[in-house]
Amino acid sequence: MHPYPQNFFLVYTYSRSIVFLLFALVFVRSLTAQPDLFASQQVITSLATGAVSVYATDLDGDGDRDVLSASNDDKIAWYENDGQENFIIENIISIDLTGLQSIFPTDVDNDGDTDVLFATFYDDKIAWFDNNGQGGFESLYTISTSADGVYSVYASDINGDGFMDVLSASGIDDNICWYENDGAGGFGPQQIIANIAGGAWSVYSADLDRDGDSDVISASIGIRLITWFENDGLGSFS
Ligand SMILES: [Ca+2]
Ligand SMILES: [Ca+2]
Ligand SMILES: [Ca+2]
Ligand SMILES: [Ca+2]
Repeated sequence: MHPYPQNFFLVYTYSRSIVFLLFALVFVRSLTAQPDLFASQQVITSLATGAVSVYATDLDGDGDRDVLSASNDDKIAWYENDGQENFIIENIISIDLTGLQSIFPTDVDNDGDTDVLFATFYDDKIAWFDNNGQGGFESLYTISTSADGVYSVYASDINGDGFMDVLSASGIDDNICWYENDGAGGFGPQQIIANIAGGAWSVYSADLDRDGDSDVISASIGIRLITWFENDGLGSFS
């Protein structure tokens, strides 16, 4: 005679199946679960009214990345990283840039610190603020006022001489242009890369054809066109 009743084996079998199913469920959930990477929102500032642009870059030269913003209240400001990603101190670079459209951080004068490039729409100004190395920006230098209605600025070494040149997209004259940096933050005249009908809105640069030089990419808002222009290595484009 069997030592266990038949019911015992039935209960045992069912229990094993249920435990197996539970394990399978937990395993599948662990495979499909999304990691909670952005668990909480960390507010950097609420002082940038109508913020239009933001970058992370080390502006005070202490090795951590600070946050740089441009906003519709005509302000460029930066928020100092205390080393623990707290951004309590607002450092105002300027508060009277009417029609501020675009900023870009780069070392314009090749002295090792990050300067701030900007464009204002109404007065057609492309200019930069010089970093004193500690995140102070007292001096402003104009690069050009030739582009009509500047929406976007960017920096890249267009002619391959090691110095960051400046690019602009301007929506009234529909031009994509570049300006040659002499290496100390002085700039040559406007050089038109292309005139693209339909509201030149945005400009960017990258080596798209992998031949070692910086090509130029643009976006036009009016005709919904994204275009790239091949650099011959010296700043002439096709
Ligand atoms: Ca810093
Ligand atoms: Ca600099
Ligand atoms: Ca250059
Ligand atoms: Ca290229």
